Amino acid sequence: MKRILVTGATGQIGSELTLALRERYGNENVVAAGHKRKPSEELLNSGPFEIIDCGTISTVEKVVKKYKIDAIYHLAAILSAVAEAKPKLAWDVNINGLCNILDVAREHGCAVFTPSSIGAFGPDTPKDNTPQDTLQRPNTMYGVTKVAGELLCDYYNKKFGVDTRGVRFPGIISYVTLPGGGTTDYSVEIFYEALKHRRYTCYLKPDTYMDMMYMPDAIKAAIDIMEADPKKLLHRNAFNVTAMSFAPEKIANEIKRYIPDFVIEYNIDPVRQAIADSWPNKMDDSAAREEWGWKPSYDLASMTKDMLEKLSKKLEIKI
Ligand code: AKB
Repeated sequence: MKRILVTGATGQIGSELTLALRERYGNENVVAAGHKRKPSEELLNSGPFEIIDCGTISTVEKVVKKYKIDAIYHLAAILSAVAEAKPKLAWDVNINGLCNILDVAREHGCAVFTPSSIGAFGPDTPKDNTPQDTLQRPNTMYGVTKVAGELLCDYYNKKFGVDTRGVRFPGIISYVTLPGGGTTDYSVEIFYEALKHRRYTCYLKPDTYMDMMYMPDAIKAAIDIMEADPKKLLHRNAFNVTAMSFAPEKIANEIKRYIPDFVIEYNIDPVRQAIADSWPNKMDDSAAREEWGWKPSYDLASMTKDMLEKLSKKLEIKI
């Protein structure tokens, strides 16, 4: 990877991944592309920024040609809760947008990273130690687009030789950019509310387990898989990766170690609860560990400590 394009660069993962890629490959070699969200000053000032609508292939192709791009991190996507409310939009963005990226990559010889998700699994998938290769019959529009996306990426690899790679991300926790419209968003919101109000009303039941990951590990996963030796990859789209599995009551208890008067309450949102109930409790990510050396650095305890430290500084609120 020498000249990289990041779509969805203003989003939760994109905003931090772009900066990490710039540090690694040089500011001028990493083009951030956004569409609707306003880019941060840091993103704008540290390297090239372009407006791309992935639904319009010419806007993608123009930027790929202009910067002689050879790798695309395609992060522009609609998350699970919004996808349930706007299924047609989710299909357009998550599938038609991906098709455009893959076609441009095929034409211009780019490698492509596409994040899949724990949402690519469904209610019939084994919930505990969810295997790498297993039943994938999701009952959400987000899941439908994620499974179709995995298959499309594998197809472009086998049929046209495009170097496609991906991971199934769990919920991603970070103190920099807020997630937008996911089912796992509570795991970020809870920190903001704990610091600001010592109280959080959770939209999921206390014992709803899901896989999660702290942002530094998510960035590491995205970079490491693209740098992995292709000869060692038996899988491509997409690898299970996880760092921790917890439920709302568990993270609340961890936060209470630092903020003893913190209170969690529950007001269940049936739509997001049904989505979460259809996802794994905890994935088995041994294929990623074996094929490209995946190993997370943060668990629930170390992530919570770091999140509270960094977020309290950012919000200027003393713990
Ligand atoms: C969501 O909740 O939709 C995402 C995901 C797990 O893919 N964070």
